[in-house]
Amino acid sequence: MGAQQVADRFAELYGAGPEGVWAAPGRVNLIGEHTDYNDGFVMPFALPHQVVAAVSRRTDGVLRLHSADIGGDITELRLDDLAPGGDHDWTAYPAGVVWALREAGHEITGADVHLASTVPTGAGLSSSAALEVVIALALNDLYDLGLKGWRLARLCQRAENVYVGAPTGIMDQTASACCEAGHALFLDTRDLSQQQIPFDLAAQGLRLLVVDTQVKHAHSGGEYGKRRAGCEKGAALLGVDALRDIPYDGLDAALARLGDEEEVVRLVRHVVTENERVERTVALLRSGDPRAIGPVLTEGHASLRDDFRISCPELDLVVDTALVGGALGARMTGGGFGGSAIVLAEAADVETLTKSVEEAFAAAGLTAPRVFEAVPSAGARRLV
Ligand code: GAF
Repeated sequence: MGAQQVADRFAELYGAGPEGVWAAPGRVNLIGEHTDYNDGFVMPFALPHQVVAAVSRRTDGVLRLHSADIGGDITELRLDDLAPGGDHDWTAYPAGVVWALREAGHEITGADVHLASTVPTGAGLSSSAALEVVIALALNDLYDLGLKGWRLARLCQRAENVYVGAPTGIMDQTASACCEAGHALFLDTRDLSQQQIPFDLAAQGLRLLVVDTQVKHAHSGGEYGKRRAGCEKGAALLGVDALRDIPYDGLDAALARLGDEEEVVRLVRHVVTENERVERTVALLRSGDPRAIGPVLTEGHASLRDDFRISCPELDLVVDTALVGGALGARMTGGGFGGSAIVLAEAADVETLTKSVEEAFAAAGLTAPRVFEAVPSAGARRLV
């Protein structure tokens, strides 16, 4: 979606061109799943798929929103009426960001917004975080708020947690705001320190495929929150601030202390081993051995399926079919209960692997998956 096209449509809708045009990407998480709300490690990278927003300021306390993807009329909201809770449609994400900015003391007097997105929705690729971040960045620039990187991401997370009511962590917004092209972002969600890890698979003859199972998921539903509550219970029982504080070599002792709390044992084991998998992935990429991360990704899937219990038959089918077909590794990515899986493969195997996954879905009578190659792309930025 070109900046000019979005700006032209803005002019048609609002009668004058926008003050600027911004973009924020969706993301794929390479490894580090459900660790972010446990103060742990994550490693996402940005997709080329993005939300593009044309935006102008207003001075009358009104927010007007329009989406090329949803169509229909312009939604008009009064800033003073914005409040968390209630039934929400897509406008809750941009409205929530404006609410969060004002709640944090930033003076916003209104905006006109027109958006267009290429990030698949409900696919575990952070379409909502991209929407939040693009609005936050546009308002930051137009109102000169001085917010950058994780500070911007924190406000977007607050919009999602409090305004929309989804108890998600900080990974997706930080990925959209901070990722760099050709890199994966090694993020410590405790102190939000970041390292950009070079991640150019194509140069090594490798590809990372995203397979969108087309099974839609949502984080405001109960299962995500239940996992989060279970992790918090585990941390409380173990007397730590967050599960991040359980070291990998102290895992057995910690699990023994949890006794017959079977569900908490599984959740704790996933989080502690997943943090170790992120660190192992970073070390392998740094040592120039990207093929070796394949088995780490596959281990991560087993842990999400068996311990965290958030996979689904369609995600397992992608992973199993890809591995049988010779993929180096595969796992579900994102929040789970549907959405997408990733497959690490030799470039030469991509066509055969794609075909075998498509055939497996057809044989199981499932909706055809959407398969595309994920190229680590730029984070949020001003386009015009
Ligand atoms: C979703 C959430 F939004 C993230 O914060 C993260 O918890 C992820 O699920 C699981 O790793 O994308």
